[in-house]
Amino acid sequence: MIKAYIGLGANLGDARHTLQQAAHALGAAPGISGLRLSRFYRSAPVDATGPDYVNAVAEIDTDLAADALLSVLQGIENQHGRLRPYRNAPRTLDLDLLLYGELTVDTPRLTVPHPRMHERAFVLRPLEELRPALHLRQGSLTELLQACSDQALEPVPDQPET
Ligand code: A4P
Ligand code: MG
Repeated sequence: MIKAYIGLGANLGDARHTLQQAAHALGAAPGISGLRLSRFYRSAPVDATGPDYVNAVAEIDTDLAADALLSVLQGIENQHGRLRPYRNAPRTLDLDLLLYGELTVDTPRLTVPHPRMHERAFVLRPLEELRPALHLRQGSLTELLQACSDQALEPVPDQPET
């Protein structure tokens, strides 16, 4: 079993509801167990335009290969009507594979660890909830969060049942 971390994000439609549904679908997918979900955060778009995002991170245990896990994520995105008009376009649902155990992957289809996660508060803060002592190659979560403290981020009030 591998521990993997998935970034969830949405900024179109009922983003909070979509994230709840996506987390449920992820936890119920074959080959995935033990889902733990962070709180939901509202965040201003980073390197993108459009409405504010709702973001969260999920921890899972999986016996799927990284590539197969990506296919599961893309299947869930498609069920939620994800369209891809252009890069970083507003989206009903984005599921990114952040970390897959200690594995490094660099193929045309998949880069793990996610190449931009270390500079994004909307990933680091929820990840810190789940794994406070985690170190990425670029530094500890605490150090990395300090470096992006200018990014507006706040927990969504009225938290869902997890
Ligand atoms: N791909 C490669 N590696 C991965 C990975 N580790 N996880 C490939 C998921 N996919 C990966 O992704 C494009 C291709 O990346 C896929 O076909 C897959 O094979 P996509 O989801 O279709 O496109 P995208 O989301 O527009 O690109 P990407 O690279 O996921 O964008 P980013 O860099 O993740 O940025 N601001 C806030 N506040 N909150 C957000 O959630 N998200 C983005 C997206 C920008 N700004 C944001 C947020
Ligand atoms: Mg994506």
